[in-house]
Amino acid sequence: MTEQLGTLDELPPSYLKELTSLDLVPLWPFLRGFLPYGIPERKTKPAHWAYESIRPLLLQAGDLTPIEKAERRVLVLCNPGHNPEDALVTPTIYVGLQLILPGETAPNHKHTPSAVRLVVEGGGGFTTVNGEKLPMEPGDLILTPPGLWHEHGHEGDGPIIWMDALDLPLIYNIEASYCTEGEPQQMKPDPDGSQTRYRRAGVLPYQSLNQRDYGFPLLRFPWREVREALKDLSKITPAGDAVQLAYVNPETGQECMPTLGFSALMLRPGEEFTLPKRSSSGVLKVVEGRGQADIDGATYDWDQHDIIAVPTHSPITLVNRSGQEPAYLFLVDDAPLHRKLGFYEEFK
Ligand code: GTQ
Repeated sequence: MTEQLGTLDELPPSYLKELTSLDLVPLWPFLRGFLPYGIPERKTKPAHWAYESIRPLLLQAGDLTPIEKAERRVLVLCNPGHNPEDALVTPTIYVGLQLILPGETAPNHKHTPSAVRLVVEGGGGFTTVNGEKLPMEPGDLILTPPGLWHEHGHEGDGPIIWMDALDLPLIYNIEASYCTEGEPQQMKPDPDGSQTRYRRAGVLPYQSLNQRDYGFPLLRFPWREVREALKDLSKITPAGDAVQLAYVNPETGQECMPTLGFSALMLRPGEEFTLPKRSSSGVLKVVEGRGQADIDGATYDWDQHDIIAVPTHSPITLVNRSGQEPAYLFLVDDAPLHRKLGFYEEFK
């Protein structure tokens, strides 16, 4: 290891002043801060948000702020290790809870950040992405990839609430985040791809053999089907191993968004398991059940729809509190980004 690095106050003030006047700094006093040994510096804290405490405030926002004055009526989860105005749950991931009331629409736009919605409660909501109308039922995952037009509507009764996850902090910090407004979309009459072209895993429209769709062919992953698939997978998964399914692009088998990864986890009754420490950060959203989480030494009790921040390099231990019912969690992480950058790691 390098011996103790030189500090700023070891340098003559006149020298520092001259550097400053030329917009220069010496690296060595800051080097270890940028490149710490063994583990990155992490401002992000493990954190937990109880849905029960957010829900009434989100409904109150429905009374206080008409949709026309909000564009998107969202309460943003702010990691306590960062400034609230940075609006991030992890260094790359933004999470908000969005409310739409019956008859409201959130207008059409497109932007450079990638976004997904995980439906929390309510029926009759939909997102239209490039003309494809995607129904939103509880637990469904809806993708709005970078650069695709999207708008939200609500044809049901009662409020609809979903969790938005975006790679906004990443895209904002590389100074690439912007949005374009659009006219309302023309909706195609056909049901969405999850009900037609990509009806089940293992079979594709025949033409895909000649021409793959390398874009974003499947934009909606119905929870009903993912839940069934988890139950079937659990039958052959050894006790103590994670029952976990990755959401993928059906044409390529690869992750379905550029920077964000999605998976669903099932905890059998009474089950406890540990997911290895990984280089990526993430956010857990409880879909069903109650239990406990240990994130890098911080312990939380979680209930349905709660949200938990997982910093980089954090092991996750999850326990299902129920001895009778399975619990289901959804995980969004930035592992695809880490893989593309060539440094994704899982630590045993
Ligand atoms: O629904 O398009 O939470 O553009 C933040 C930015 C939701 C959306 C957010 C957005 C949206």
